[in-house]
Amino acid sequence: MAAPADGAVLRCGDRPLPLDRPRVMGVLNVTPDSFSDGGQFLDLAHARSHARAMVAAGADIIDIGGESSRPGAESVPLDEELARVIPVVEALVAEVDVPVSVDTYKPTVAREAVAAGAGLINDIRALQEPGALQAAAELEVPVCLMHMQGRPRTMQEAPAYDDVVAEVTGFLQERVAAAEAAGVSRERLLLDPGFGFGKTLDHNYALLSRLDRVAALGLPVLVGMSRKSMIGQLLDRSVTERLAGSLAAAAVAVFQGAHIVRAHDVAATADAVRVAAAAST
Ligand code: 7PJ
Repeated sequence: MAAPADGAVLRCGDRPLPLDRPRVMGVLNVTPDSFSDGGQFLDLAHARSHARAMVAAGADIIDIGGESSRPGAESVPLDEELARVIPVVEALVAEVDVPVSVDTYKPTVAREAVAAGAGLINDIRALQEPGALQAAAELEVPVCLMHMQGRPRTMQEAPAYDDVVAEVTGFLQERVAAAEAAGVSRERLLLDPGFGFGKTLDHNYALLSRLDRVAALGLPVLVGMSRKSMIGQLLDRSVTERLAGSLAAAAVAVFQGAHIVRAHDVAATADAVRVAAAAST
């Protein structure tokens, strides 16, 4: 299925990312709950080797996250997030050729990350933080606008929608309008329905089955379902047993028009999305 954004090229600073075929975004967490407490140097060394391995496995972009947003997670102070993220951005920009993305909703982190060479801002709050729209307008990199109902600490307590597909697409349209009004051009925007962010199992699968509606908004679509509870809960699988389910979800998303798939298991996801893409042209 040819989505309107299929020919787009994301201008991630000096590292263009053409969306002529589905792309894989490798997840690089730099949070203490995802690393052993080895201190800054070990964390940095681990981050670098993991990023290199993901690029070798076919990652088209690396997404660095310094604040866990899994259900129940607490927010991280600004200084702490900067200390976790910026050294890794600097190291990876020097070390890999692909664009580096930063998963943050804090405008100060976005600014410092772009100054350090990051080429995309992945904002799970869709530029709703005070100052985020203005920062995005000033930074000349693409921005992913993601839908979330509530906030990570409590978002899975009672997610509720009348029509999840209509509400998520309506929210994304509203955020596109807000971004454009603030001076962020459409060519710099990506959309993400935010799987698992304030959604029940049924909400997540309703969104996946109608992802074409998000793609129909005409902007590139990014999705993240890798290892999430929408896979684990459906299949009754622990986090380490969710690869096959995650690949199926990635393939469906691409078939429905997704352009970028955010994933932990890069090599396997790259194969899955290529198969899906071959069947959707
Ligand atoms: C997503 C994300 C996602 C975007 C996370 C996890 C939770 N960014 N950051 N989309 N998920 N754009 O990976 O389990 O779905 S963190």
